[in-house]
Amino acid sequence: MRSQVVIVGAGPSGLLLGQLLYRAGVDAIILERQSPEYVLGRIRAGVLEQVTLNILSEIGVDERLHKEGLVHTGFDLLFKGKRHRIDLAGLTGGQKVMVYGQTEVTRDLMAARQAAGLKTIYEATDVEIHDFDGKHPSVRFSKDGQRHTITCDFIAGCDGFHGVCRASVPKRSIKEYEKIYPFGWLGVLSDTPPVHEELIYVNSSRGFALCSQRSHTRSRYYLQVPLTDQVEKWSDTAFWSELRLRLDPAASEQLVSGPSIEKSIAPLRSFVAEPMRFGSLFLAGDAAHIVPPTGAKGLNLAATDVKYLSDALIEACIEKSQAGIDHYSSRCLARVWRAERFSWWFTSLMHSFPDQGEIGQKLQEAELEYLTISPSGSRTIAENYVGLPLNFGD
Ligand code: RFL
Ligand code: PHB
Repeated sequence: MRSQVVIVGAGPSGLLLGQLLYRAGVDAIILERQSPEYVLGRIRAGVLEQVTLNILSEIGVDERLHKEGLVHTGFDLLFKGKRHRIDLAGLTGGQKVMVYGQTEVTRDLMAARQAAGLKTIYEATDVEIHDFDGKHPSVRFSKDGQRHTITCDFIAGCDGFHGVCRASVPKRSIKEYEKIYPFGWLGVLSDTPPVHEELIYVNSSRGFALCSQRSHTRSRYYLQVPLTDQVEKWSDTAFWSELRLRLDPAASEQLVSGPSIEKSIAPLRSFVAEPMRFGSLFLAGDAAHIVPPTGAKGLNLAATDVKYLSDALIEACIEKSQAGIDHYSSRCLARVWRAERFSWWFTSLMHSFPDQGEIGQKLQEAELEYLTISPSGSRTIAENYVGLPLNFGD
């Protein structure tokens, strides 16, 4: 087999890249280790920035999201038992975010790929990437017991944090920066109406909580839990009563509980691999970086990486110019570090850190008070939350 580009991973990064390349006339095959059902079963992101919406519009995958997505012009910060609204639109000249689940984005991208008759090989195992620092890059994989080779010009590593692409780069050629937080997020999805029309980010002495949603009838809630907790030990009843204890009295009373349809614990990590290009191998999305989910930057960052990568690959394949691919890594990393900083800061502000004691809680409350009273403090949160413009700092 031969293809100009081989994309490893059919998560949002890989599927989005496939669609951007297809529309420019660059051919790409996607290899995915899991089945489509498995990929759609992972419950992850929920908030899309305008920049991400623009990219989805550019490839014409925005019809359902405009029908079913929920436009949010603000969110609440809850601390010391009271809620304070961050007016995103008012503070940023009218910018908003869209609540539309990653599962739905992935479903829409899969449908667009299928409608265009493009090739995704699911359940491709033992993927190996070869000669990406030489002249004849190729990707090998197994499918139904048979080994296959695809020769190509470029390889896009869109295979997430645990993928094979970053792991194939020699250790001496890559520098990894990592911070692991001493807690995780226990997430519950339930077919119950959201407790509030907008999201509520909660700082409480019992730990962080987040009230999010997927639709008017489906809620997504998270609780900060110790890393040692096991999800099987958290009954639905225990989850709802702990969430109630972290909310303000009005929200606690309004909260509608019900059976969980998904429950899982995710660890929190800040991680960046530098650079993001190695010869003809390019890393994008979670394969290159992870942010803790506070602030909802992960999927949005994946989308902008892929936008930069598609521009670079289109320039290389169609216009035969190297300039884009030479700048890919530095262009992405400037944006990545800004989002890393915001996600780390927002995580540090909102969670209980076991080693920081009562003074840590008091200092967080003082900072939250300052941020919500000071218009410039509120604006700093808002402009980062809605997403910095693509040309920020240029
Ligand atoms: P993914 O989604 O991990 O997809 C990678 C794909 O690669 C496949 N793969 C392989 N395929 C072939 N061969 C191999 N050897 C392979 N190894 C792996 C995998 O099966 C998979 O299908 O990475 P991608 O595409 O870069 O997308 C990144 C996003 O998924 C991620 O950043 C977000 O989900 C992060 N995130 C959030 N981001 C937001 O922007 N807004 C949010 O509200 C938000 N909330 C969240 C989140 C992540 C969370 N968790 C669970 C980490 C909430 C949570 C709880
Ligand atoms: C979600 O709905 O899953 C979600 C929303 C906002 C975040 C993180 C996750 O900051």
